[in-house]
Amino acid sequence: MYQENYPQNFPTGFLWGGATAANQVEGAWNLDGKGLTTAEVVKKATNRKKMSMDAVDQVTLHQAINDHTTMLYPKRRGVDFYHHYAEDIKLFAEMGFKVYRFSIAWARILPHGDDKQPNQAGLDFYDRVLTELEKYQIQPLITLSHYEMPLDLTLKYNGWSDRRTIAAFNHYTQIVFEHFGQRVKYWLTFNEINTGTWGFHATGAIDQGLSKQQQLQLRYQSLHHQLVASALATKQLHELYPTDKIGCMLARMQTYPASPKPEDVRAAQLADQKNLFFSDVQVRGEYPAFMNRYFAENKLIIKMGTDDQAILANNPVDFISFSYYMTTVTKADQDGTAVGNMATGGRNPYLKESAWGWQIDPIGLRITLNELWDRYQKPLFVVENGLGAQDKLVNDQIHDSYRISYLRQHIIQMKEAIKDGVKLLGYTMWGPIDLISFSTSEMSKRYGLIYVDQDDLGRGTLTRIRKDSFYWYQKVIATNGTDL
Ligand code: BGP
Repeated sequence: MYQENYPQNFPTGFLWGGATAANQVEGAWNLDGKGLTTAEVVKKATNRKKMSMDAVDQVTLHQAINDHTTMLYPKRRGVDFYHHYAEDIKLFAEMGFKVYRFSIAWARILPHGDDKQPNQAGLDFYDRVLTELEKYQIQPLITLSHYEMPLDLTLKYNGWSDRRTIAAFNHYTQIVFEHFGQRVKYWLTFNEINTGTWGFHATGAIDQGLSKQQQLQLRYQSLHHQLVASALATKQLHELYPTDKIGCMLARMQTYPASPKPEDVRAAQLADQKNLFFSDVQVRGEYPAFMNRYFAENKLIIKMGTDDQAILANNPVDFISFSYYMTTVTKADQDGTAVGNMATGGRNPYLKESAWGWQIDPIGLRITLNELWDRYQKPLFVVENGLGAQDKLVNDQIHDSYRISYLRQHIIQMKEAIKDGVKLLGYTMWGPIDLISFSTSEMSKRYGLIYVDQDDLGRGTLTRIRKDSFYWYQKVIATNGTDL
């Protein structure tokens, strides 16, 4: 009898949808009072194969500030969601979305990052977006900070490296919760918080010219400030709306040992722990001992405020969300999280890779879901998963069978994880509409189920075209994941 007592399919009410980020879709970078953001001073990466965000230094920063065009800075253009939001949300509704994950640009609400009063036009824009979503009963899932922050806080404090950014952020989150809280049930704090160890794109702190050791010190200190700010945002939300749900968001870099050699297995375990450190803090409320050891052995001193530990302990998140694209391989001679095309860990000979070198591993998603559920026993949410590819427009059609195959295989593994007993709230695939790539600032790295007529130089009509994957995903949602 008990053998049948496990889930057989996606639960009723499973939240199917898609995810975007303000700095990759909105455009309107300098309209209606919005301030410049850290994302809008990053040029297109030079090496498309690696996940190499162009580093920002004082020179490139001041060049960007004085350049009022969009040509060199694709994230200033996005795909003009700012003016197309009603059309795009209608297309999401046509696919049957139950949820839409998007981010609020802090600099639309507080153009300088710490303005006393909010920019009303910024509030009005997101009110219009929420009104469109409500028309189709699509749940909003809002990310408070998705790889951008007001550039003025970089100029004033060097971003998150300065503790004063915590107060600025929580002033912003209080305004957002108070203004939109009635209409939003699901929130995320920092997108892929763990990638703050990579620098400027996530911390707004310029660290060019520092030694590796100084960079790590600055980045982990910045991340500590974000972890405190995240916990304070959780506190704010629960005080205002006790039944609303707020989650952490991790770039889950599931990694495998390069061989059964115990040293490789241990190296992979450490790489995994350094990734899960961030969700450990946000779910369990304290720094795990293995990271305190790592900091000590690497002479990294995290300066904490007297109340920081209590703030972290008393404000755990309600669910764990994460992005999943690939898995990596870790060898004993290198620890640390391998990124993108396994620059540090090496290739997995059993996996194919995307045109950008990301190794495709659907089974890895089932592994990750089981591990996260076992570790935290809190609901999970896959808030990014998708395939970046160079689509071809043929007679106004895009036959993206490769994207359908990628998504199908990952959905199959999510179903397996649910049957393993994992509590999964939903799935917002990455990029329901073509948008600007985060790591390379390219338009040609397309993720969308909807094609947008725009090239890497911003040329095009911005016309939206349904791809084959649009109709496929519509069917998946209509059958709650049974017809794949
Ligand atoms: C994640 C980011 C997303 C998205 C995705 C795809 O790390 O959270 O914003 O960009 O990566 O990466 P890319 O756009 O570099 O292909």
